[in-house]
Amino acid sequence: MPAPPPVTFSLLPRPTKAHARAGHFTFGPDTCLRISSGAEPAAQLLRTLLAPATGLPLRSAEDAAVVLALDPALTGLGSEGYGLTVGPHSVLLRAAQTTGLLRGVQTIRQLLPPQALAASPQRGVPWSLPCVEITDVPRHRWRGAMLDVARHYQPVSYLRRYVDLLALHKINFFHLHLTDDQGWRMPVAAFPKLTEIGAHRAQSMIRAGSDDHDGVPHGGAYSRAELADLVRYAAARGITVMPEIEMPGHVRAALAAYPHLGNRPDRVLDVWTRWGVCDNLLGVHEDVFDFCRTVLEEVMDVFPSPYIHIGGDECPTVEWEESPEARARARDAGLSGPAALHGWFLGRVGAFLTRNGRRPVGWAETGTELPDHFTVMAWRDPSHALAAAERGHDVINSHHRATYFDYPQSAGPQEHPAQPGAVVALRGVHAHDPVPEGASPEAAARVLGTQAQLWTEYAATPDRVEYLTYPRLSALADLAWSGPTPWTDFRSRLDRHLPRLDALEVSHHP
Ligand code: TNX
Repeated sequence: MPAPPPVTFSLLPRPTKAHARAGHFTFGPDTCLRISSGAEPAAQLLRTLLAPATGLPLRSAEDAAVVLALDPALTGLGSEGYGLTVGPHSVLLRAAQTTGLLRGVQTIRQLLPPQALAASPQRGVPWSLPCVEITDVPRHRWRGAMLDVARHYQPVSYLRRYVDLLALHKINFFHLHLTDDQGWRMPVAAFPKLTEIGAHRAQSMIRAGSDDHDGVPHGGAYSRAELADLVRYAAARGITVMPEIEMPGHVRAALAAYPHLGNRPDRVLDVWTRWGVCDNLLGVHEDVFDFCRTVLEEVMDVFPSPYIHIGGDECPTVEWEESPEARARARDAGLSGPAALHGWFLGRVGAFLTRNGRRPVGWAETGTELPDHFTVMAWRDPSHALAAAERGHDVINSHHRATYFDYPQSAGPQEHPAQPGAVVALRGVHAHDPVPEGASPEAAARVLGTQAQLWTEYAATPDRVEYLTYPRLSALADLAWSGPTPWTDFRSRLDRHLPRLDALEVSHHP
């Protein structure tokens, strides 16, 4: 029988360079850490991650065998890269920036036996890792995962677990889709009804395109303190939480709370109970812009993310076309017609974010319709990612046929009801190069990376969320960090990664 591949080749994502060496290093109760200035967060994370299964105290000591060192001179490692040397008697983790050390901690964790990831004490396991020399730098700056908590609310305790799983995969952006037609989950002090009314719907649709509803009320909202705490929790794992507040469409829950923000203030709407694209939009009067600024001020207070997502997707403009006020507004602004209010609206709100030192992000329908200063999430077609990059936008390639994890993973009868649409199979996710075909070097440089989307119309529980997310997110994370790898290489590493997900009790797809 051929010898099994060295354990380093079970790393996921795959490191840029890894050379296996002979021997092992074994952690024991007396193993200590030497922590250079600035490396404390990495030491903290290593202890937090290893404590439940191993009980290792990992005390600090000057003459320790395990060294965590921050060295700003290692500029070639960038902000997230790291170097890891494991010898029989020492472990040296080095990075130019703290985030790089946090990535390296996840690698140390993956080099240990999978039982190291368990939530409860594991006895009789030698906490050994193979000797190895690793240099690891991500290919892409944006390796994201979006969770839609508007269609189905998840408690913040679950969001922390979700973040932990992202961190294991070296994902660096957690995109939190906080508002939509079916629910508003972020409290805003000046507009309390957003959550008092907007966070609750009477029931939910069972199948798209049918009129069947479940009759079960659904609701939930976060407190400001919970969200601030989530931001800290994610930051300790090297993850930025990017909030999304949808506008000018996907706002039915906000309109149910504050009808005067719509195009027909006299009309009382419910928080939407259907799935699909809703016709209701924000109005274009000044009250609306005051509202958007007030909401975003609070959002910026809670979320330090340099990027703030303001939606922009699926915006049928019928209501604006039917509204004399909106038509007049378009005329006064010198626009070609009410449809052009979409770009005008996002441009105004985007400029407000820019003035506040943040970068607006939007969903692109074509790739070229968002205002100049937007970072573009191109979801409909890879050609849109290319068009946006060529127009000078920073782009996150989020092609739905490869990154929408709400679609089923196979056509098999064992799949639970999922978003109606094409199958998004693991292999297709793995084959999705974020850099679109035909991109010039300049355009390719504007592709920040890629991101997984989990829209939750059909994923109400953490179990469903995890089944749809894993292992497809493992493939996306691998691709975003390492670039394309042969399918067989990915598959063999995934086979050795699944026991880690099992140790973490992730209810992944078989
Ligand atoms: C489109 S893509 C949407 C979401 C849905 C999703 C379902 C995008 C920006 N909007 O509102 O949940 O399709 O796959």
